[in-house]
Amino acid sequence: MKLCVIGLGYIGFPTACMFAANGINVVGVDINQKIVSTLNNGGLHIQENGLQEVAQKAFASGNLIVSDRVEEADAFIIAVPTPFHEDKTADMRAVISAAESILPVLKRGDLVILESTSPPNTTLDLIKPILERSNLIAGSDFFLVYSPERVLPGQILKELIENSRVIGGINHASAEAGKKLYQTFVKGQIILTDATTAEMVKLMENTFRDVNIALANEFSRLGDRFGIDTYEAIKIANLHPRVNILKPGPGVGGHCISVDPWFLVEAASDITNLIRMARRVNDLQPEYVTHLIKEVLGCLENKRIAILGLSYKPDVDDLRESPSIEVASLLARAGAVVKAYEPYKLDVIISGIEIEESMNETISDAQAIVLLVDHKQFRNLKGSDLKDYTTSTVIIDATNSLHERDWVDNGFLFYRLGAIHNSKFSTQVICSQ
Ligand code: SAJ
Repeated sequence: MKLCVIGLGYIGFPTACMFAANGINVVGVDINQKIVSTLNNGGLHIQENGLQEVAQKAFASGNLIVSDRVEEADAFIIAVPTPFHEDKTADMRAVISAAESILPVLKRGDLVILESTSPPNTTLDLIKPILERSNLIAGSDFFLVYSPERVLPGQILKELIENSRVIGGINHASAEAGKKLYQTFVKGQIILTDATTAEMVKLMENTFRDVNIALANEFSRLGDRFGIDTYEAIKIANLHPRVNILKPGPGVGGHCISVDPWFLVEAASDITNLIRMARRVNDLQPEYVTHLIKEVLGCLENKRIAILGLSYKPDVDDLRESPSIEVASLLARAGAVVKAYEPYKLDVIISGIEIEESMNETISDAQAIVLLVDHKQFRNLKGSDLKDYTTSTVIIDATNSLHERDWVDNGFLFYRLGAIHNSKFSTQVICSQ
C-alpha cells in the first residue's frame, strides 16, 4: 500500500508520520520548497508535542519520503489549508489545486480522501467533478471520502490515535475503503457515514465551540458591568449537570474555530444568524479587552505596556488569527508603546510592536503588564517573582490564571477580564455591535 499525503502542515505531516510509523509506504508532498528541504535535512517546520520522535521513527523506518510532487499511489489524502477571503467566504484554491494534482496519476481502485475542513457538499460538488475529469467514475472506478481531522493542536498525535474518526464516503464502498486505511493506527471508534454529513459534523463541532465561547465572552462583559467574578459564576453554573460554559478570554483565534463557522454562514446566510452573531462577539473581544486596558490606565497614548503571550492559545507556537496579536496591535495603534514576549515564537515580527526575547526585558520599564495567553510558564506567575524586575504596578489578566491576592500583597493593582469589580469602568464600548 502506497499513500500520498498532500499538504504537510499541522495535520498532514503528523498524519503522514503516523501512517509511515505504522508500516505504510508514504510520500509526503508539499508545494513549499522550504518545508520539503527542512524535512529532508532532518529538521521540523512545526512544533508539536511528541512530533520529533514520531517523525524520526517514520523517516528511520524508510517508509516516509518528502517531495514537492504528487506520485502514483493507492491512496491520497488532501490536507491543505482552507482559509477565508477578506469577505469571509471560503478560499478553496489549495483544495482545488491539490485535487488537480492527483488527476494525472489517478487510476482504477485508488482511494482519495479530503481531510481539509470544507463547506457542505465540497466533496460531491467540487472534488468529485475535478477527479472525474480523469474519465474514471467516483464510487465505482475509484473511492472518494471526506474524513475530517478533529485533533487539538498541542495534542495532535495522541488525538490522531485516540479520537473517534468520522469517515464519510460518497457511497458505502468508499467509506469502507477509508475505514480500512485509517484502521492502520486509529484506536478510537471509526464511524461510517456519507460525505456531506461528515463535512457538517466537522463544521458543527467547531461552531458549537465558537458559539459557546461567544456566550462566555458575553458573560465576561456582563460580569464586568455587574461587578461580579464571571469565572466564579461560570464555575458554579457548571456544577449544574446539564451546563458546560467555556472560558472567556481575549477572543477566539486559530485557523479552525475562528474560520469554520463562516463556511456555514456562506453556505446558508439566511438561516445562520446565531452563528454569524457569535463570530462577531468573538471577533470583537480583542477590542473589548483593549478598552478595559484603556479604562484601567486612563488613556493609552504613550503608555508603556508589556504583553505576555501572542499565540492564539496556550502552549502552541501558532499565531494564526491570534486575538492577542490583535490586542497588541490595537494598543499600539492607540498610541501605546507596546513590548511583547511570546516564548514559543521569539522571532515573530509585528508592525508597531517591539518583540523581546525574555519576560524581564519585556516588563522592565512597563507601566502595565497584560497577560493574554496562559502558557504554562505564565500560568502561576506571582507578584513576588516579578516586582523586582518591573516598574509596573498594574497587572491585567485576560486569562483568569493569576492569583489576585498574591499580586495585591506585592503592591500591584490587579485587574481580571470578567471580574473588574470596579463600577467606575465603562463596559458600554462595543457590546451593541
Ligand atoms: N478559547 C476560549 N475559551 C475556551 C476555549 C478556547 O477563548 O474555553 C479560545 C482559545 O484560546 C483559542 C480558540 O478559542 O483562541 C480556539 O481554541 P481551541 O482549543 O478551542 O480549538 P483549536 O482551534 O485549537 O482546535 C479546534 C478543535 N475543535 C474542537 O475542540 C471542537 C480541534 O478538535 C479541531 O480539530 C480544530 O479546531 C480544527 O482543526 O478544526
